[in-house]
Amino acid sequence: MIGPQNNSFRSARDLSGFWRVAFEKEGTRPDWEKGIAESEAFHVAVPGSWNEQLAEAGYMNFCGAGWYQTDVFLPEPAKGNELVLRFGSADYYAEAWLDGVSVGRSSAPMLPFECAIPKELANGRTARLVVRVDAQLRSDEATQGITSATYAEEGRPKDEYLPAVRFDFFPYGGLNRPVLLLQRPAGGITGWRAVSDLAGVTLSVDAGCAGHIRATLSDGITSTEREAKLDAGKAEMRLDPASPRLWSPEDPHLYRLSLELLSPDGTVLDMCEQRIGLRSFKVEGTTLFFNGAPIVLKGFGKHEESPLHGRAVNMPQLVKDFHLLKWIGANSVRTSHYPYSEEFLDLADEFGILVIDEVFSINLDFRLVDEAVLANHKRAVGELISRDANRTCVIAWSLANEPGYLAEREYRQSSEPYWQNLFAHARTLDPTRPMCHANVGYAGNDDPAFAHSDFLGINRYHGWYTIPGRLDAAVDALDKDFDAIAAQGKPIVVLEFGADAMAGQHASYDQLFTEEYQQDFISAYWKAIENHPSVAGGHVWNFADFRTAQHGRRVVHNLKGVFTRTREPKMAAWMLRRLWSTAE
Ligand code: BDP
Repeated sequence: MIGPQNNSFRSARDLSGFWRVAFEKEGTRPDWEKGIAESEAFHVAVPGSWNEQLAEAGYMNFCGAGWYQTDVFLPEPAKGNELVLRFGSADYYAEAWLDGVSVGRSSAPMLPFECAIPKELANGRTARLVVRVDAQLRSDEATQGITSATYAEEGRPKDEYLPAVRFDFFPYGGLNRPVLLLQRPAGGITGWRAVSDLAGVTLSVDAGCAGHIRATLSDGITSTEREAKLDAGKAEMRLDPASPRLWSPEDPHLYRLSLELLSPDGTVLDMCEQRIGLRSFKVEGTTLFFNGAPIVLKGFGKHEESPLHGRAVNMPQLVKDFHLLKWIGANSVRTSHYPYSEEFLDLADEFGILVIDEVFSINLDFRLVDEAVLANHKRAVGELISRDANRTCVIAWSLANEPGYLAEREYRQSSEPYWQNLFAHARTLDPTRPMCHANVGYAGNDDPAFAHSDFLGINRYHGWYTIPGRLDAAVDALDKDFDAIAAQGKPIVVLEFGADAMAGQHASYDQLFTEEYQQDFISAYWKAIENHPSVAGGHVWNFADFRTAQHGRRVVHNLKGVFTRTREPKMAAWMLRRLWSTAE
């Protein structure tokens, strides 16, 4: 999928602003396709989750459907052009109408979708845009939906969260990423795949017409140009700059890749561009290699969320977070547990942060997995790869987080064909990047998904949920896990380890929830990570404190952040900076 472009052939108009929203009452389905009921509507910022914005009106925990509305001027497109609405995401499902006419629906949750605007509506006037956003996940999704009754039905009433979720973060609803009005040539450039290595870029471009593709790779100092004829809508070429300058966390040098579509007589019909770096990432034996040299991944699992905005893109916070990642000396992040915004990836490319890009699939319960779940999981993987495959920062795909979390027998008995099918599908879509998943201890050190992974991602909480408060015993248990998993002969990356700490809580002895315990926990784990020959990195859980759904075991937030939710460092953050940072 092509990201937003602005040039003489394409434009992207941001429809951010104050929209109106009205909410569906349970069991009803209003006919608001032409316009919502003004008497029931609230002002709402887009992008923005409705929850905290409208908490006082009673919608903090609302996980039903909200109907959004705004008025959009639809210019008459230039000859040969089309108008398209592009939603960065709608959490979790959406359908859109213009003046009462349905123009399209979302596909995989938390990923962009486009709605082509019919010609008769794009005639130089203002139309009413209505979007129904449904925050209730379906039970056959790659992250399975759940209701409050399900916990008791599954025999685990103590796990009940409000709102009901299968995961440990708040299920914010709404239009959480920008909504854009695109104008672009119909049948122009329809997509491309740019695979970079240490010498240059291998490029394959698709277009909806005959002609040529001219590609230029430039960085203001050098410029390399190639042209190739479109053959059945595809052109392939290789761009090798004379003295390639690599992209890395230390020097995130980006080139500008510009594509032009030329008609057979040489007229330029369309243009697109992206930023791209030259780099390589490979798994060999039990080592990860970045640009040909062994690398230890140092970083975090994060979340996309902040006070008031909820899950919505928060640009100042993004800038702050990337500066904090550099400040602490991290080189990588996993997009736990869903695809992050394109704005996040823009900055990861610019700052040189390596990204393990995770699909939205959390705690898959294999008692309930069927063909529909697998089909939706494959679709989600496909759309993630389609959006992010051209990103320099993305070094690997994570296809799931903690499947088999409930230790259900079915996971170990019958999940093997599922992983075989899912990983094979992902590899046909991207044969170039390593793949993994994040294993939970309950799924075993011989998790069936490991056989299909290139490196073995594990989440471990010895010293917290088990063996609480006893770090020596916890690290022994961790080492035993390492030894057992290392038998598979692949690199291990600890994708989660961490302890909650209430900022300002202290003790002179090992006490859960203190800043000292969090610091000692992370530093003991890090020592074990560094010392084991098969372990190639660690991601602390979590970068910052984050809001969860309500449960007795959470004090509003999961407090495993090394930064508070408002980004003040805890003691663990200073410790990690000393450990990881090469800065003075
Ligand atoms: C892991 C999950 C993560 C949780 C974390 C925790 O992958 O989403 O937030 O545990 O409990 O199991 O803090």
